[in-house]
Amino acid sequence: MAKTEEMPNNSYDTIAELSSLLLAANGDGPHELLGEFVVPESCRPTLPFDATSDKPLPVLDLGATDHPGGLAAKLTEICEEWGFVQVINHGVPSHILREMATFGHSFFTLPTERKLRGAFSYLNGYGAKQINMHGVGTPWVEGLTLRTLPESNIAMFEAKMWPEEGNASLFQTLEQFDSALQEFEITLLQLLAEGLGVESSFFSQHFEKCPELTMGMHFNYYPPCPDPSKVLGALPHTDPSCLTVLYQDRISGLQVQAKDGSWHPVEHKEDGLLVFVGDILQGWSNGRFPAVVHQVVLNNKIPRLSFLHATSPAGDLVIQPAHVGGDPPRYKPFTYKGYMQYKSDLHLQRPDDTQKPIDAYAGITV
Ligand SMILES: O=C(O)CCC(=O)C(=O)O
Repeated sequence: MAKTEEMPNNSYDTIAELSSLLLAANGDGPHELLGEFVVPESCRPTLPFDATSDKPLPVLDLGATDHPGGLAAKLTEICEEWGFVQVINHGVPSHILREMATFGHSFFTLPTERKLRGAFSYLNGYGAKQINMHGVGTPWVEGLTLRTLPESNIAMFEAKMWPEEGNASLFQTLEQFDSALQEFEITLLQLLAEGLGVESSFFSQHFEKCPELTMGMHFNYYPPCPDPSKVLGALPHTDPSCLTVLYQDRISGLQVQAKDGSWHPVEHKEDGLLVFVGDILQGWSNGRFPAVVHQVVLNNKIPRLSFLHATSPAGDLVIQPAHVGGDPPRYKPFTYKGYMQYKSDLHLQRPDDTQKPIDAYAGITV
């Protein structure tokens, strides 16, 4: 097993153990919170899951033609400020998003023993993605990760979950989602390159027809939590990807951090896709697009489902940060593989980190 695939050294030996902790805390067992999930006061949410933001978060209508200065300039301006945008009229068919959500709800409400058939390694299949590795608190979430590149896990997942009958329609939905999202991400990367003032293929050329890419999807399922004021569904973090695109089903819960450190709830929009700049794009854009810090806040009534598609370049590609407009180099060249190794050695980002891991790894002090 590759180093990053190893089970991390923490208090849970198995995914089953974490699942049973969640179940015990969530209703099948005693109704008190288990200490493992409680985060220190300094990390507790300051706004509930259904709060409204006092600052309007950016929404971009990709279908509109009347953006002053053009679409690329608009997206670029938003990403420079937030590293985040909610996109509507994005072209990803609604029926694919509906089918993904229907599958997610039906999968996570299966009995634990049944879900565990789909647990095949720490980083892929059913499990807990962000197990507490630094003593801050275990996120209240179950996950399902299906990688599609460099090799796909979808067929393996299908064979493990439905060994006799298969699940052709699910297989088709997952594949359609993967290819629609790839296309969407390429469009965004082209617009962002244009907005930066480099060739429109500056980023995207490395994502087209390249079998060495790292690409995949992930479902998060946040069961209702008895005390959402002390527990988080995802601790504050940035994504290690180039871009992440997420759909939050039915209810909100996601919060993003502005440059001044304030937290802002992301409104749920039917069919809205949430785009996050990840660590790789922050370095690649020479810091022009900051990776957005985000967290997930829970509620005590309704389960919340989200699913995402994340894209990163081939592990060995040397990422040469774009120096445009006379900007001094702020990042040195790095590889995705090197960065991921560094990030996995860090065991995720601590919520109280003052420096983002990409800055610590590839940043140049100017
Ligand atoms: O569920 C969400 O809204 C965000 C999930 C997230 O941040 C992640 O999976 O990395």
